[in-house]
Amino acid sequence: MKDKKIYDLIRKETKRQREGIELIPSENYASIHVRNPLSSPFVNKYSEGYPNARYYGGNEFVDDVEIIAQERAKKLFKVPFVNVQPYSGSPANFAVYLATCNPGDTIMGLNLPDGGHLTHGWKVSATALFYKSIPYHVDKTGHIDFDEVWKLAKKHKPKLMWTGATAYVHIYDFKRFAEIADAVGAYFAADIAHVAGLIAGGAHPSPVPHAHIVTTTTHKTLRGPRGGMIMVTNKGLKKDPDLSKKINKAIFPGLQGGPHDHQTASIAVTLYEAAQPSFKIYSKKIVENSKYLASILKKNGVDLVGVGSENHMMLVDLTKTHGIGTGVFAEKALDLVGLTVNKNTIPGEQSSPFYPSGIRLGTPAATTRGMGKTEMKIAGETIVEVLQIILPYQLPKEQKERGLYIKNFVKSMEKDPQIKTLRRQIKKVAMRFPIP
Ligand code: DSN
Repeated sequence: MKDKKIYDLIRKETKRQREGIELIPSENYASIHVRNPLSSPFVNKYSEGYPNARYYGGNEFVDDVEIIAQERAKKLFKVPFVNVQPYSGSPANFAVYLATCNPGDTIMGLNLPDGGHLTHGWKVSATALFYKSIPYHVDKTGHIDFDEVWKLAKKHKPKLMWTGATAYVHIYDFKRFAEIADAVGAYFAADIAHVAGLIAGGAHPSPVPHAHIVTTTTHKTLRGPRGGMIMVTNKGLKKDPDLSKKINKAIFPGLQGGPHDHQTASIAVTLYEAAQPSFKIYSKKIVENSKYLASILKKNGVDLVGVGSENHMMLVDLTKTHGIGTGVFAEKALDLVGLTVNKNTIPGEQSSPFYPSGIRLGTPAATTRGMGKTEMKIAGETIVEVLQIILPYQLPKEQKERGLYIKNFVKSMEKDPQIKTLRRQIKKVAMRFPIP
């Protein structure tokens, strides 16, 4: 029996994805081979436990799938241990806390408005409710402020230190971070969710020689299904020979129940794809496209955080050009022309994460579709035009006035002839590049 309502929504979402250019840097298009296992009979199975040590029967093929996923991850990232069961990035990270800290212990991560992940100790996350979070920041150039990291680490002696971010445009200096973590005896966890695909393809340095633990999601630059992994490095096993056992115990039974075996099978295919020579070319192109798009924006007077882009993403700071809290106008207007981005906080944010002063954009998904310099130029120049159109709009100071003001803004953008023309142009470009 077909559920017409949901089927229709799937059709609409497919159309949306096909007719626009996806520029949210944490999104991507998984291949058909990655998507197939998600609707395979593995979706029907329970398999709490680990390969050859399950709490359910009938797991002989699930065991093989999980072992293959583990072996592929170990080989690709050059680590001695991996857990492929985390449902996604947040449980993966929370398991690291369970494995390395006691409730109340001090942890350090990058402040969320500076680009940090929620689960690195942001104040409303469980990671800040159960652990004492000391955030560090970026400096005026948008780089991690290592002087501050040193100072805070010496003062607070954290048990766990995170590096990695959700909105950081520079290469991570894992070595420098490790020096600090080692000096204060902290576990050093590198969250490579955003750059995992770049690392797998050789377009970004790996944290493996420096960190004790590496976590990642599997659905961003790695181009897999939604999922997560936790890796322990040789350095991690040297610090704590039981670390891998502790990680396994933290995931199951500590935090999760039965693994999503269909997801594990899909992750295995993802890792197979990421090990192919073509993935090296893909990851290099993501960075090339990102640097080029950043250069187009900069050339046209758009204010970018830091150098622009050294990886797959860039952050537009609208504070000086448009005003505080105007990210929402840029996101909504760009949506209407078919360029999907997300409003985002910028370093030194003077507004809030819900009404931030920037937008974040990146190139992993567009690059998967085969887009290159020509399309990045069109996307960049369209962004510049849209940013001109939204110049008159300012976020109302009064919280209660904002909803209606934004609703009226969207209505007026929907009628705007220039927005309509740009929409047609973007659709024409997008339709030349099929989605997998
Ligand atoms: N929500 C994720 C992102 O978009 O970057 C954080 O991992």
